[in-house]
Amino acid sequence: MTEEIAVIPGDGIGQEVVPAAVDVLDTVGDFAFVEAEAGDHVLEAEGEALPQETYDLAADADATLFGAAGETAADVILPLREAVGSFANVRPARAYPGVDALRPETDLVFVRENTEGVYTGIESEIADGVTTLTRVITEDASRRIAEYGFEYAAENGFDDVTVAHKANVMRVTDGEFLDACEAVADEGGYEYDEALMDALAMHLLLRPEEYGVVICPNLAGDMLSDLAAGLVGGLGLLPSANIGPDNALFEPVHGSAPDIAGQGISNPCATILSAAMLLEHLGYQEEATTVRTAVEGVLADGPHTPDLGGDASTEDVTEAIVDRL
Ligand code: GGG
Repeated sequence: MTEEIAVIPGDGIGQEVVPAAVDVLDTVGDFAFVEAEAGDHVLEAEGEALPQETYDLAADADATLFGAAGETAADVILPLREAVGSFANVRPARAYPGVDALRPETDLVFVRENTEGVYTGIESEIADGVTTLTRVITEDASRRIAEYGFEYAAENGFDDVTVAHKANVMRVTDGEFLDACEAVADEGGYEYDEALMDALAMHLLLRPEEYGVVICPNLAGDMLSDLAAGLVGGLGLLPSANIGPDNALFEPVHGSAPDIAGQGISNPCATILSAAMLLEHLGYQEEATTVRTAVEGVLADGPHTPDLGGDASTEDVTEAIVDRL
């Protein structure tokens, strides 16, 4: 069967890195790519950032490869995650030989709750100069992310699992999150540590080697994974998977990077590593390993884009990766 992959480049450098990852997927597999648009430029041209046909395409495809969202992120990536039924956002942050990393011993995976927390969009201005945001944490969603995180750690050989929270301040909501994680761990016989997310940020910076899988509420996962990107050489290296029960969407952790968009110098590695996660999700384990090995080879030997200290273009790096496949 030829799987259908929805391809949504989105804004800014998404338009450069997604075609690079499609080249890679096209080299190792036989997929039907169907492209659709979303983002700031679509809002400007059509009056809505996420056309219904793009949403439907992601919902119906076997998997989706997404690039980046700009100012319309809340109107694009959040509904797209919903379209694929995603409840878990998996963000590996690894240091690679050949890349100048602040903490070369880093090998972390953030398992971020992907449906609630402060990303519910329940925001209002209740009076002039007074705004509110409702943080939603449910037992069901917390249990689901805990189950996914503990199982992910067990299946992928991680001994250390940490649950990030701020329950000393957000007593009710993060209290619920912690209780759910504890219940799931008790039922499954999993071991884990709890960590206040602010202190955890410092500990990850100082001693990342003491951590493995970090299970987090939504915003904490978004922020801590960017911090981890800083440990390994930058956002150009972090892929992600938005996992649902029957569908999934894959995207680099970086955003649209308007400062470098259009110059052809964006690092395609995060998106190509996201494509490797897509391959794995569709059951192409061997092809996923081949792609990761090719990326690791290019990171070790070059060429490198400017974010990694090189002067290569997106195209140079993509070609070097494809040559190795
Ligand atoms: N921090 C890098 C970045 O801008 N990522 C895109 C982004 O903000 N996505 C929203 C999300 O992951 O929830």
